[in-house]
Amino acid sequence: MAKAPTTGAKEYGAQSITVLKGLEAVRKRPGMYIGSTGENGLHHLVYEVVDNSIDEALAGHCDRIEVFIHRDNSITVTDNGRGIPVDIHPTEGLPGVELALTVLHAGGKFDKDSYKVSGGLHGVGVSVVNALSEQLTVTVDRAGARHQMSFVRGHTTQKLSVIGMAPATGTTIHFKPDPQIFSVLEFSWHTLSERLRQLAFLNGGIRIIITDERGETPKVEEFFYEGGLVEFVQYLNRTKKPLHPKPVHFSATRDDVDVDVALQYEDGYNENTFTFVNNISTHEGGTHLTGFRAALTRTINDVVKKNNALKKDNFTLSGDDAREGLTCVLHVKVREPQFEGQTKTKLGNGEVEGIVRAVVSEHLSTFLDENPGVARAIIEKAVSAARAREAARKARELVRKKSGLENAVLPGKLADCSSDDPALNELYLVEGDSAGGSAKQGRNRSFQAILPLRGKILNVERARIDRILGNEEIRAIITAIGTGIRDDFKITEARYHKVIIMTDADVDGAHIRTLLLTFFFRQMPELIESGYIYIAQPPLYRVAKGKEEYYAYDEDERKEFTARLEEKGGRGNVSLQRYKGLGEMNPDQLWKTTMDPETRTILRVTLDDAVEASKLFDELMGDNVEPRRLFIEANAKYVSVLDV
Ligand code: 0RA
Repeated sequence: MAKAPTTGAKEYGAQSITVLKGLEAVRKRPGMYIGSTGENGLHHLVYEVVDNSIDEALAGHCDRIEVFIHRDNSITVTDNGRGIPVDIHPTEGLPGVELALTVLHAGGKFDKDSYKVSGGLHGVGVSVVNALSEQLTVTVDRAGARHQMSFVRGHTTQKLSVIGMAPATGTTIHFKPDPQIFSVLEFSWHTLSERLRQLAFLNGGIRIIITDERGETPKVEEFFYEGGLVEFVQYLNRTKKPLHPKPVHFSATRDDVDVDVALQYEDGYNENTFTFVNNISTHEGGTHLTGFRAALTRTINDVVKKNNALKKDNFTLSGDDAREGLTCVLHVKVREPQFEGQTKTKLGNGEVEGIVRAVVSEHLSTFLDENPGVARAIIEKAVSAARAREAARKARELVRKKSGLENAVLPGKLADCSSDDPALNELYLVEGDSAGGSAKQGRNRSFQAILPLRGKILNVERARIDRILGNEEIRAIITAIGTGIRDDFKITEARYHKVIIMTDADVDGAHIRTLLLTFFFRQMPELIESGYIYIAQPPLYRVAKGKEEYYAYDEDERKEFTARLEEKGGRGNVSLQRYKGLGEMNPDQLWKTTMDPETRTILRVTLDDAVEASKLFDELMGDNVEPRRLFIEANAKYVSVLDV
């Protein structure tokens, strides 16, 4: 549909007004486009630019992407693609590259055939990065020439011009995030390199190189995985004992949806399934995951039946049984993804469920028919999981019958609250009996319940369900919360909508918190997704002089309060008390600093936090001693900082 011809100048004028309006809107409400103006938003700028290069690679024109973190925390992303078009767009009257960098959602405008699958978390395009950058320069090598143009906060400062010759093609974008917009300006090597590694796994065959120039010597890492998802699964299982030598892999396109899956069983007891839609991690799962799980459970049950493997037992495999020890990566590409959920990381497209179910059923059953050795290993694993689960169920039933109660009895150690409105009620999981005692005395008993936990709870990362349920502390947590676990989990049965982890600010406390988060992540992930898990923030210091007192939650606050009290005249010295544990606070102090909803701060745990915790935990508990040493060292330093 060609527009009526207009003069270039007129068109340009109209165009530049929309441009200014668009980029102004981005600067006014950056959160709408990149989620936040904190650390996450800052890093999204890089993802947004890299995603454009990934699209170029997926279109088959680029196989190398380089990212540089410069000393001034500016970023360069460079690729060897075709280069963003530099000729004047027939209807918009501006060079393509200028449109890409100044018009919102310009991405597909001049390349209608391209199937944009990545395009960042919000798919907003590089113009958003331009609007939020103090300075941006784009360099395009194309048609034998090097072209360049520059911007300040989205406004063109240097029009597109040829600055030299170019033997090859490619696009380079250099940008410096705007300090007027972002509260954090420092890029994290860890965050960026992990995301780039992930992109390299998800898009096998693209070489992605990251260089950090901020240290004394540059730090460089190169990610290149010819095998894509297969190598991803091998990487995830690198510290595990796989039950069959090679990951199972298949990919297919049906009704315009690409499905790509790799999976491998290992001898542990957890499931590690990572799902992605259009290169974006879907932490909260969604229809693709549901379809995958249904297909896996059914296919494995079919194979079990065919082999008469559960002939003597009169039960079938549950989903949990079929997924014990499973490591899997599922990547689907969908034209118009709908993201839902608390963090917009749950795929909502209904049609995807059936597509994934059909593709996985078909390919997995064929694979298992053709590879009886692998089939046998998987069946054995699932059947033994089912038998352990059945034994655990019988043991639980026995306990219930003995106690003469149909429903599980609330644990004796639980000091419950009197309200019966779960939406208002809070459960504090407290480290140690002594802090538990203070919390019981200090709490508001109408809506706050206390469950003291003694010492370390079980290593849930390396235990099977029957052992997990055999642990007294864990049983107490499960019965107090009321939802059940795994396949039996019911969010509607939650007895509290806030479960607050309260541990000491020391290495042991950090360890117990990690343990608990790992437990919730593995056994009740929906509780985290629903936003029911929190971490209490007890103060580290009490600073006082005479009757005036302050509680400091970090080092800066301690200094600030100390200075404030010292400045004041009057008699007496400033006294400083450092809380080594919750037990050192009296009930009244614990209430007003940590438990009173009017004054306390509690941190809501995200699924990301829990994933980090379980990773850390796996490393801490694994056979490799190095991570354990590093954890203790890191935390020892933390403690010594507090000791100052
Ligand atoms: C649209 C069309 C063409 C290239 C690109 C977009 C492109 C964009 C980016 C962003 C970063 N790197 C990029 N590389 C390419 C080319 C169309 C053609 O040459 O026919």
